[in-house]
Amino acid sequence: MGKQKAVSKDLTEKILRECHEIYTEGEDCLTNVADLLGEKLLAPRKKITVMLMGNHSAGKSSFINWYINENIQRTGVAIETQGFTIVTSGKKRETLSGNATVHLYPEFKPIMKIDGMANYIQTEITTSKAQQAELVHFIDTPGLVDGDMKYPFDVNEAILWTANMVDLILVFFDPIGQALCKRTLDVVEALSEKHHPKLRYFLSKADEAGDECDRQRVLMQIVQELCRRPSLNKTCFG
Ligand SMILES: Nc1nc2c(ncn2[C@@H]2O[C@H](COP(=O)(O)OP(=O)(O)OP(=O)(O)O)[C@@H](O)[C@H]2O)c(=O)[nH]1
Ligand SMILES: [Mg+2]
Repeated sequence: MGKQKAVSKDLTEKILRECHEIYTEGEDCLTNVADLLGEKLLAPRKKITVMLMGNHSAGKSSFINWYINENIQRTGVAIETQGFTIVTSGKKRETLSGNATVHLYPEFKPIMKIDGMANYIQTEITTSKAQQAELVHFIDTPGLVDGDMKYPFDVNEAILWTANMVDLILVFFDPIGQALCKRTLDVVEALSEKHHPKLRYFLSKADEAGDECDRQRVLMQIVQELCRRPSLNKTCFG
């Protein structure tokens, strides 16, 4: 790592740590003050939490593997990711089950109440230091599809709940038809009502979207489809 990058990483870590301390350290920390006022405040984590969501096979898991430079998440054309996986970096490579995950992240306990979820949440700990991976939690989610496909738990509810816990939500649309998946659009619409500032949209697999002209057209189609939803039209593209 270059000297400048190392300094910027140290600074980012310091800022995140100090923000956390304002909430948690000392008697007059913000969470104690909130308690006195009868409010519950969640201290910000020392890492940025990023949830990835979108169509099946849009490249969500591949993006995480690319970012951390390690093949931690299964990828492939078949439906690969069935549950929620928190990918984080730590001292040793480890896979944690659902119970161990909520032990490590007690704030995620309520998600276990979603029927069928307990066996479909886990944590993958990587030792990666690529691209400041130590400062990020990724949450990989199951690919969204329409039709008769049965999920082992209510995936829409799980994504909507998790959105409350994250700092950023990356929505992956892949160009091969699925960008218009109704379930994805439904979830994005619901998310944008409450979490609009956290949402970022990506056209994934852009290399498969033909030439520049095809890419422009597919982007236009996705934007048009999103704009058909009144709340998205109002908040994102108005
Ligand atoms: N051409 C191309 N293929 C990609 C890209 N990103 C991922 N893929 C391929 O697309 C397929 C699906 O990738 P995944 O990362 O498993 O997609 P996913 O969104 O996690 O899929 P689910 O977990 O099933 O929802 C794999 O065969 C990847 O190798 C990309 O940028 N370009
Ligand atoms: Mg996946």
